[in-house]
Amino acid sequence: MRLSQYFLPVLKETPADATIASHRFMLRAGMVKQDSAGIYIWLPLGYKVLRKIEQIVREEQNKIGAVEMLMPTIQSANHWKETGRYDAYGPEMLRITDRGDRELLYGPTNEDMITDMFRSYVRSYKDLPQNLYHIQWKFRDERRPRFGVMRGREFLMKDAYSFDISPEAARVSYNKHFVAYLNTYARMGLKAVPMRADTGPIGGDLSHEFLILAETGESEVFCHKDLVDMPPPGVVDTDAGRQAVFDERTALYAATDEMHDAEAFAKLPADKQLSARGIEVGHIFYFGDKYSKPMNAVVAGPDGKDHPVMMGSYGVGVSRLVGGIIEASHDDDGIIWPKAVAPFGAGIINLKTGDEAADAACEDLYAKLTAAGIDPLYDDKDDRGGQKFARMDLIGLPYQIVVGPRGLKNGVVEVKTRATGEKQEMTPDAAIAFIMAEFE
Ligand code: 5CA
Repeated sequence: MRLSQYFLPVLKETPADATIASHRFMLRAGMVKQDSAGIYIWLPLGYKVLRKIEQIVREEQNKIGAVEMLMPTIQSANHWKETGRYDAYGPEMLRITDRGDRELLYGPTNEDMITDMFRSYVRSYKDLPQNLYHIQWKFRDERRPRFGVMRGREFLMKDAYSFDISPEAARVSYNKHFVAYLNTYARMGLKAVPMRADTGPIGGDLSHEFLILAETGESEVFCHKDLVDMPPPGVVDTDAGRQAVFDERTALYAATDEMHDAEAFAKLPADKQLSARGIEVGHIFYFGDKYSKPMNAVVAGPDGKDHPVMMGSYGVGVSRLVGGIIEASHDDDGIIWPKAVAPFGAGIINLKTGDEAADAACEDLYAKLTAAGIDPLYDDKDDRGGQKFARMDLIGLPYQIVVGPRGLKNGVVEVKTRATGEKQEMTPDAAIAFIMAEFE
């Protein structure tokens, strides 16, 4: 992409209401624009990152055999009345009436709808397990939308739903997601810690929140220090293997404040007690027959009798992750994107547009990096160098190639690694090879 042809409305001033780094940088880097409280327009740069995060989530869901579908954002109140959640959900639910006075709502989650869908088709344990997910916008009329996309009212969620014949089988599904989540966040460069959590309005008696530690996190958390740096499990393809991962991670103390047991925590060695703040980037639930029983979603078991299907649900805060990743990875100058989610792989800065040698070298770099799949952003605008450097640091692409007439006289360009600030001079071809190797 050529910057002269892109839409990147960067702001010089820090917006007054943006109190945390991710919110500030997302506004300043032209990633999002607030349209009304907690509702954002995803500008091209922000949208690109959102899509990359979504794709990682999708790939890791597919790896555990979950199947993608798409449910609507607008739901009938009838499903929610059947489960009793229509009244229970309260003012967070956006309620709508259509022209025929029928009650609708903008979905805050989809347990009720998918349980209704499930019971229309599935009758036998032989068709289980099922594990379905979608990535869809949600609406929750939060009392205090804040921190930009971190606590929005409209937000993008991956929500998966599992259907099993027994509680034991449902635990197998739960563990699949548990493992998938560890791998999902690690691919985004995040250290997410699973913690025992309160089930809230989704319900059930077993749930884990996945939190990344950050001073600006909204949740107070307590955990064993060793959990933070545990490497992701990678591919685990047996039920026993996944149970072992679950057991390993849950053997050490980790809880959100609602589930905190001060006495148990105090028994940890003093140097292992970590009390910190965290950002909840995912939440998984096992709730058995909480929805299937009132909705009579039953399947015939091997015994020939009907059993309510045993369910769990599994959420990832896709749009929240855009902010969460920035909280975890930035400096004073701007964002530092992990390679896997960076909106562009590298930036090319032309220090003197109109200079024949500089233009030609940039065009050549641009063509070759594009062909190599690096997806470069070429700053071909006629701005001052200082402005170009500041803008490129702000938007945080992993690598920058700075091209100027002076360097070109010696046959070199400068490659800057955003994360470390390290600058190296090399030939344009060496720059391409260096960046390609970094992306392998
Ligand atoms: N149905 C279940 C799981 S599929 C569910 O809705 N779980 S949840 O309420 O915990 O939401 C899942 C994830 O969505 C949360 O972990 C969080 O990362 C994200 N999320 C929740 N509320 C918001 C919000 N207001 N703004 C941005 N992300 C949110």
